[in-house]
Amino acid sequence: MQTTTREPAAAPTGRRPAFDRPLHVGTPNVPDRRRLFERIGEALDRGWLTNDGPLVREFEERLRAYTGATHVLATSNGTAALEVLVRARGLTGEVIVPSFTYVATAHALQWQGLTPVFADIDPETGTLDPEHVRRLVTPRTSGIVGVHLWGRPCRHDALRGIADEHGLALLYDAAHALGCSLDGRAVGTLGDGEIFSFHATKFINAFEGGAVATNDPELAERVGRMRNFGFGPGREVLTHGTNAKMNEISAAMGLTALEHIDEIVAANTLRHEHYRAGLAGLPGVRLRAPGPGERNNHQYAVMEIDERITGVHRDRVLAALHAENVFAQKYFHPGCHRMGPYAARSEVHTPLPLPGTEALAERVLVLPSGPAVAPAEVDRICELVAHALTTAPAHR
Ligand code: T4K
Repeated sequence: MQTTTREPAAAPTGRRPAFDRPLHVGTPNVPDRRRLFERIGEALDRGWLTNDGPLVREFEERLRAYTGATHVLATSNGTAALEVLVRARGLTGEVIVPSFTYVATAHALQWQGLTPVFADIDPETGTLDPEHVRRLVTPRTSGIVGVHLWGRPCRHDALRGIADEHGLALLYDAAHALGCSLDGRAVGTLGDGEIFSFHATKFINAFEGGAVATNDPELAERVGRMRNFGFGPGREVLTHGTNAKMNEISAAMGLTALEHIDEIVAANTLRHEHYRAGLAGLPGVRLRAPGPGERNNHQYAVMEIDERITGVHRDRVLAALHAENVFAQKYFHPGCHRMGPYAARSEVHTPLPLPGTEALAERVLVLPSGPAVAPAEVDRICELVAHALTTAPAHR
């Protein structure tokens, strides 16, 4: 479902597209190639390329300092981080999770033999609706995995209340939310454990990479073992485990990007402002923004198109942008509950209707942003959106 057209398309009339290069969501940030190559060179010279190397340790240390979490354990990717975390936390049976997320969140649970049970989101925030979560708790439920979608922290206090009341684990998928916070409380320190992604498309990337953050020393110890075949400190095998280790080349990239995080966030924020101004006058269109007390990294610029007002469906705008070399994404259409393996067993995964998810999945478009897209290009994309809304045929 989450596919991309990579080839430049011809504009509808046969004229040249508005951009002569493709503009993507998630173009990788590589802020300092010289330093990156230096670090890679040092790793090659050391002859130590993976298995808890010095660059991985330094990356973990810097992430600890940046997030304020007492333990950060780097992994091979964000999906593996979540798989190891749910296993280390001892989840069993059913786990409540939003449907409106990248499919990795649901798959990581299912892949560990758990049953993802999809809860609705509050369409205003895009994050779990606590009241809906409460209705899904059964004697088989062992945990809640919230997603800090597009960097917006979940309604943590309400979710914590439900988790404590029912004795459930509270974990977060923070793949989008490095550097985000809620009322001064940093993402990475809210749940029992949280995971980050450093995939190439994330604003801080390690080619592929992830991490588990937690303030719980015992959980950290179990995660540390399980990501490395269950080995304890003396090389004895203490538990089942897998290989979810980060390698040194990934850590070199992650470290180098992390050194520039403030300037990348500033660049993201500037583009967010340009989108906000450029889309401001369009009826039925809005740029989603952080709520009160939230800090956002603005790696995703999320536009919402309300067809009831514009008369034009989001997919028409998407097609018009593609024709101009602007590869916006329908993240996260259609919601995991409508994807093959989960839809096939909807009675298990989707016990209640998900109207908030269904509505938002039809309305949002994530637009290219970040340092790879110039602010003037953002302005031009806004003009293209405005043009599409006045010229595109109504509906899909
Ligand atoms: N939880 C959540 C909430 C997540 O969003 C994700 C990942 C995860 C968990 C899992 O974390 P990881 O295991 O991946 O660390 C992309 C990313 O592959 C995925 O990591 C990310 N979320 C998701 C939101 O975006 P796709 O299926 O859209 O990937 P793809 O290949 O279609 O690329 C998307 C865009 O990025 C395109 O416009 C092209 C551009 N791109 C991509 C790559 C790989 C580049 O410009 N350069 C590149 O190297 O999932």
